[in-house]
Amino acid sequence: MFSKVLIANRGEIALRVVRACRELGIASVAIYSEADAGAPHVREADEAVCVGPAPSSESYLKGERIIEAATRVGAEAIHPGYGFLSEREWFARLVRDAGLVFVGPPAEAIAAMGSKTAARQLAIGAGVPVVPGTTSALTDAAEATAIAEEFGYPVLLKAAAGGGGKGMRVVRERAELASALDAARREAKNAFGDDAVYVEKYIVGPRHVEIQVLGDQHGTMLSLGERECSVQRRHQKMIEEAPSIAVDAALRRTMGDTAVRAARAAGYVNAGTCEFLLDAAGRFYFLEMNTRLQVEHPVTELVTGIDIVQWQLRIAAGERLPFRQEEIVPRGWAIECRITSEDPDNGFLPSTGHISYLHVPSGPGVRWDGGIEIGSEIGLHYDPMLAKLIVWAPDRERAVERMHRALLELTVHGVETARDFHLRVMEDAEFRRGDIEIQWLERRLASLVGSPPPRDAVRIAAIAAALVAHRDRAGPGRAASNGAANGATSRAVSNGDVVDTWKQAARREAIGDR
Ligand code: MV4
Repeated sequence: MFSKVLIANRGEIALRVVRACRELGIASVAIYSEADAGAPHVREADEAVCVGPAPSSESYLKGERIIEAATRVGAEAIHPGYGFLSEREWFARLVRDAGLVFVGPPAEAIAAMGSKTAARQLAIGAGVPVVPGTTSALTDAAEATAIAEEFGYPVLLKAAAGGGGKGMRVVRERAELASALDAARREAKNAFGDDAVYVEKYIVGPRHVEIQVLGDQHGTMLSLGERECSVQRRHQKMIEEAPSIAVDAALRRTMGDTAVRAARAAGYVNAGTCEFLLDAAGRFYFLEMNTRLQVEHPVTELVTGIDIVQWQLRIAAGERLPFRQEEIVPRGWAIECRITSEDPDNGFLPSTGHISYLHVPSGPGVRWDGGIEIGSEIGLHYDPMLAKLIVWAPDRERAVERMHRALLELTVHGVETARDFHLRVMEDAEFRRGDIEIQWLERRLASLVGSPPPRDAVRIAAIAAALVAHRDRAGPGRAASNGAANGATSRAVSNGDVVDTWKQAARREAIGDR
């Protein structure tokens, strides 16, 4: 096993990797930008190296500087986390060329899955079902029209270099095709510097179901089962769960075998994820492979009992996976809510500020993978995801109830967060039935977001909170009224949250809990 690993990331995922290292007896080295000098990941790691100014392009994305730092401190491996340099083929190559181990797939596997058309071709070659469509770039509108007529409308134009939904255009009829092709080309050129666009049959109303795979350097490749990731907005996932309500044991085995075949075809090693669309009839189609650890890996960890990050490190160090596929059976249900500093009531506008108060949920079946603490400055330099709240319970219904309870325990002051939005989702009848697909959130958004409270209501709430605090300070015998206030706390959630938050703050102040 390695004795020292450098973590080329920040926030919650850097802390997650620090924890895995510590459990394996590996010394961890954090990197940080000037803006992150006081960040929890820097304090919690065994060592830390400043790699540049606040903008990621001058710090967390400076591959050569990071490799140089790793060499200087005597690290043997680099864990890239997700985002930043995690899926840059050139970085994986540079790490290897420096005589270090990249904790992730080989550079060649990143490259093989990097181009969406190449990945499609690779999948087809491996007998993996893909959406009907072309595998090479379109030459002109006439060719696109001929292909679209063959599959029937609607069709979807996609950027070959794409992924993540950029450069995509739905075309509902022939008349729209030529202009949509121009638009998709322009967008692809701008986003990826490559205007190659191909066409697929547009799948209507599918779920986004992905399969976690884990492969060692000795030829074992395992599926850790699926995650349901349909609750997303503009290609940003908000809630993920494992397993998926739409996947039974037979489908799990078929999709798992399929993902393993795709990964093998790419020469894949370490943790990766195959993304699929799953339609209402139970047909599934490979979309792309994410060649990194994903944000939502904890839900798979909780239902399989397998520590994915520890295994990433053990695999990178040459260990063999000791599991057999038949042993990997999901147990219970896990749900993750991404706690972002975005204001759902204002179009998910990123919110900045200073975390002045933080109360983190705990208790049975609750996991908090966070990257913030009281005093953290939330700016605009980095991703707005502050933390992930993850719960486990024996079944889906109880997992939803547990998530609702855990969200009620969560208090973040200083920035707006998605907390109340998540509470409303947990209360939503369709979500509770598992009646979700990739368009669900956008369709349902109006009933899941509130409107900002009127200024006067905020002032009145502040005065009320001060009065409550004063009354509670008056002396003993408050148990009954506190009980009543607790009832009001959960009711307040559905009506908007201002009073609720102030009451909680006032009560905490009254009992000296700051
Ligand atoms: C599709 C599709 C429907 N039909 N392909 C979005 C990003 C990229 N990974 C592929 N995406 C889609 N491809 C066909 N032929 C719908 C989507 C899609 C989507 C996929 C997964 C998760 C969320 C999504 C949101 C909108 C569209």
